[in-house]
Amino acid sequence: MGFFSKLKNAFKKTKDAIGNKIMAIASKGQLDDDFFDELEMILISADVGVAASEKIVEELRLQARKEKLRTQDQVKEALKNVIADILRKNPAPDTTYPLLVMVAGVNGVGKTTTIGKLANYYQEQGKSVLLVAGDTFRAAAADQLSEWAKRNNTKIVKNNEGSDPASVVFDGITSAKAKNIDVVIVDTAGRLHNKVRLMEELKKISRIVASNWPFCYQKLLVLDATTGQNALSQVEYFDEAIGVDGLVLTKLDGTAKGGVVVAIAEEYQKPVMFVGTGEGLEDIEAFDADSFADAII
Ligand SMILES: Nc1nc2c(ncn2[C@@H]2O[C@H](COP(=O)(O)OP(=O)(O)O)[C@@H](O)[C@H]2O)c(=O)[nH]1
Ligand SMILES: [Mg+2]
Repeated sequence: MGFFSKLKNAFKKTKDAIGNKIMAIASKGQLDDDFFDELEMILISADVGVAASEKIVEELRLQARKEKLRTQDQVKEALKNVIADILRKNPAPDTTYPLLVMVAGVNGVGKTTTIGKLANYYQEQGKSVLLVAGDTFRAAAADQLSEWAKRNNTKIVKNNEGSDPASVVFDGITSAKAKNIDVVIVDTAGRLHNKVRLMEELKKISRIVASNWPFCYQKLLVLDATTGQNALSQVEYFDEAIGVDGLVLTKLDGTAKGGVVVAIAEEYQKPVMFVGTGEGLEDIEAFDADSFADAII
């Protein structure tokens, strides 16, 4: 399946919730107040968020007046562009190699799976990859990462359950430097006994990286798109603790809540860098505003 059809397929439910509904009301003809009210309601109920929905409606209203939008196709194109503009607001940071990616997020959002996919993604670009099992809270976590390492044929640095994750990360960095690895990807725990401890642990890992890795360092926060608006509060929380460079939205396949990507772009100065579209090795896409807008409208 090609890139666009794959994306379209994954976002089918979101498109049903946004694009198809909007086209149905646009087909009635008049772009009057009723149309714009209904448009706003559709957007809000599809997790686009109040702020972004209002902005989209206002912008479309302006364009409808100025450019005399009439046909369904004109409305569709205008809407895609308005949404893509919001999604473009927060550009992704520059990526240089060697690169260390720390992957954070609450339990079950898809961190370890995302790492497995990212290993494949970078290897396909000819990069050497090393995985670091920084989730030492559960033994199963390192085993799960080992499975992904096996599937990708990549090296992994891990330690015993309950060991200090910062020391595993230190070992990983030492090994990566010795072997001239291009991309180091660090898994982290999503659940400790309490949130404060989890944040302390992430801060400690981050300090170890900052003082031992003089190269490109990106902190990615993984969010589960199926949790809709609930994903938003996590951005603030993690950003305050460790400083988030970019977001990964997972489980966009099979959810109607893909509109949350627009809400996040509007409300936070954080770029969405990747989207997860399934459980398989290849089910990840580098985020692109136009393709995304095209897939949901
Ligand atoms: N459908 C779908 N499932 C996903 C995606 N990413 C992760 N998952 C599933 O979510 C569950 C939790 O993933 P895991 O990587 O263990 O989460 P972690 O606790 O954050 O490390 C697993 O069953 C994954 O297969 C995705 O993009 N789409
Ligand atoms: Mg995990």
